[in-house]
Amino acid sequence: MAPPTLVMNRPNTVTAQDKSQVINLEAGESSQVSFADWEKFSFAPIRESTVSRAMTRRYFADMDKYTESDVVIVGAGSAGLSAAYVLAKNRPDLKIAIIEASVSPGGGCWLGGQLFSAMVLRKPAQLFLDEIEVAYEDEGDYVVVKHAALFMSTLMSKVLQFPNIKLFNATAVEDLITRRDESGELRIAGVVTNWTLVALNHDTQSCMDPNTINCNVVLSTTGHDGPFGAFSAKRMQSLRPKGTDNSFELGGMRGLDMNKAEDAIVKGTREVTPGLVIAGMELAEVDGSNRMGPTFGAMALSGVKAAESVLNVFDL
Ligand code: 48N
Repeated sequence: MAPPTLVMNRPNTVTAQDKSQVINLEAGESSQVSFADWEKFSFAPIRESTVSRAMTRRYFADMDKYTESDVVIVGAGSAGLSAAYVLAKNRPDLKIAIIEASVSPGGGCWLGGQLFSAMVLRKPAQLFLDEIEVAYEDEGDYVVVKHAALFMSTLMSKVLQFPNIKLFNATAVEDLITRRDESGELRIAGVVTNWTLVALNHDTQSCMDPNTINCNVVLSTTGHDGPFGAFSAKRMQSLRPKGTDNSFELGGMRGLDMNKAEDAIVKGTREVTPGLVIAGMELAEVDGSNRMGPTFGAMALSGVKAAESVLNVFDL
């Protein structure tokens, strides 16, 4: 059997002798790479330290660049990434850092619900799907994306391609940077971060001090309560405890009511304290609104509204 040929060519210019052996990748330039003889195949040479330098130089250059950011988004779930997309697209001048505790960003948005894969979004959230070019079936008052991972992977791919966005995953926000303005009002001025594994093991190690990122606005979209969830909401409660003037108390997420929950989350998305916007399911913990279960339109549109709230803080 003739050796396979990898043809990186435009579809209509397949030139292999036997089409059944062509792996046709739609490359920009028509080029033919032929692995005529796998026995002679080999990659270009490299030294291991070259790979390490290629990774670490870029990472530390990014840390240096984004340690002063305009916006920090905490949590790369559907609300945070939707907000990141809208912000980066409308404001290419802003430096946006996304801090995600998990190695794998995407939050709870890889499945439609209880391990089922189709994802439901109620109208008008399909407008956001149109914007990021995700196909769906139109069912009248709602639409269905054939797999939640199609939505999340498409959104993430678009967000990560913006030059003014940097995702720091496997990194946890473990505190907020605070300031007091002239009137003594608390203002959020950045985040305190650590490798997630360190943040999970502060009790098993001697103190491992964190890192910091200064910024103008923090958008917290860390989801509903959990080991890391509702982070900024819970931190604000401890910074402005019950009984003090201007205390920050949590309403606690209520039971499931799709119709009430989705409207409340989108309409309630806002700057909850100077310098801190909260969106997505984290907001349910602040306002005591209902949960919506396996519908995701509110996450996308809460992200859109959060982007507007962030820009309002910039007064732009
Ligand atoms: O997907 P989530 O959890 O949060 P949202 O608000 O983007 O979307 C919520 C949505 O998936 C639902 O819960 C659906 C609609 N169900 C509703 C219901 O009724 O049950 O993403 C939050 C992200 C996660 O990836 C976390 O790992 C991350 O935030 N995270 C953090 N990242 C950095 N530092 C932290 N302290 C932190 N805490 C959470």
